Amino acid sequence: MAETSNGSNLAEITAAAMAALEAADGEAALQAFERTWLGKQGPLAELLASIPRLPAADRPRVGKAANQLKRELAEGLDARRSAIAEAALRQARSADDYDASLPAPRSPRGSLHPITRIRREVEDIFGSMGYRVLDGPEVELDHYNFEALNFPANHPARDLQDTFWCDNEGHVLLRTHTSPVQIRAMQRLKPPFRAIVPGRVFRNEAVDAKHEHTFHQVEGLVIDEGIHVGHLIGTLKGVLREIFASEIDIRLRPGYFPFVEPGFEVDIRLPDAGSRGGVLADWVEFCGAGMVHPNVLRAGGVDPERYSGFAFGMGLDRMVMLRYGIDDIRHFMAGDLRFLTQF
Ligand code: FA5
Repeated sequence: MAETSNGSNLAEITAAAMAALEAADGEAALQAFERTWLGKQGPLAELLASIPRLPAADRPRVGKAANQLKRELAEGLDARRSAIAEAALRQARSADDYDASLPAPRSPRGSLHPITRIRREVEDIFGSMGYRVLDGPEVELDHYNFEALNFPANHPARDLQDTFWCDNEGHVLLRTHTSPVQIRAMQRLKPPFRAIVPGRVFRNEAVDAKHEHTFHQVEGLVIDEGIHVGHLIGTLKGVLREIFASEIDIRLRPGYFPFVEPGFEVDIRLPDAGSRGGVLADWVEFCGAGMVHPNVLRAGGVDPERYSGFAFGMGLDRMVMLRYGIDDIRHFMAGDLRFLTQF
């Protein structure tokens, strides 16, 4: 478009744009209007771009008028769009088959995250067995996460490699497991008691199909007189039967956790593991467990001469993977709706 100093060009643009807006009768026409008159390449955009080349005396006047027109066209577009929508609604309402009593279209709804779903199921299962559900802080003290759990001062789990520390002095950390709540529970509750602690835990470790830096555990703690390993195994088998609705193979291997003696790694295998691929095809490490160490009972203020107890820490993410046949833990936190809407 030719450069102008007298604004006649502006008058032509105004007239043409107003006529186009008036003629626009639907969404497609409105979008075409927006592209032509408010886009980067239309006549008005060209006029605005030409302002620096105008005589200095004309620049403020033409610039002001062109910008004012641009604002008016944008407002006009909004108004036209509303008017068209309103007219369509009015027409629909006046049609013979309009029924105001029909339910409104459903608004889209989210769904529970699979981990939340299974956590609630696990809480119900243990709840029906007389367990109370406890909570504990995610930002924890070294004392509860390690020290009171009988970790020797130089244990590698205290190393920076595994733990996200929150201070430079080594007192405050993101809990690496739910076991610190064992101590908090013993300090608060009088034995006998049974409790589970579902919660988020954090480890400074490499992520792969089976390992996340942020994952979920369910701690279990039972303190009473005469508790032995048989109670632990019976409890785990019963709970697994409920969760997977079938008898599950479990395998106990000796495992070292400073807060239990003896300690076990518990592996499980699905009945149809052989026909599955990836990490679910074989035994999967499922939880750590054992009999509560006397030092830990003492740290929680419980008399080890009178009471004994068992404890376990299940990987909730692993449980959900096995239950739904998910072969990569990274799906849980990827925020991909294609994954999340399947549950
Ligand atoms: C523990 O964390 C112990 N506190 C468990 C325990 C509790 C033992 C009570 C004895 C008595 P471990 O580091 O093995 O143990 O982790 C327990 C479970 O968490 C594992 O079996 C696994 O299922 C899960 N898990 C561990 N690391 C990860 C990870 N990076 N990503 C996902 N799940 C994990």
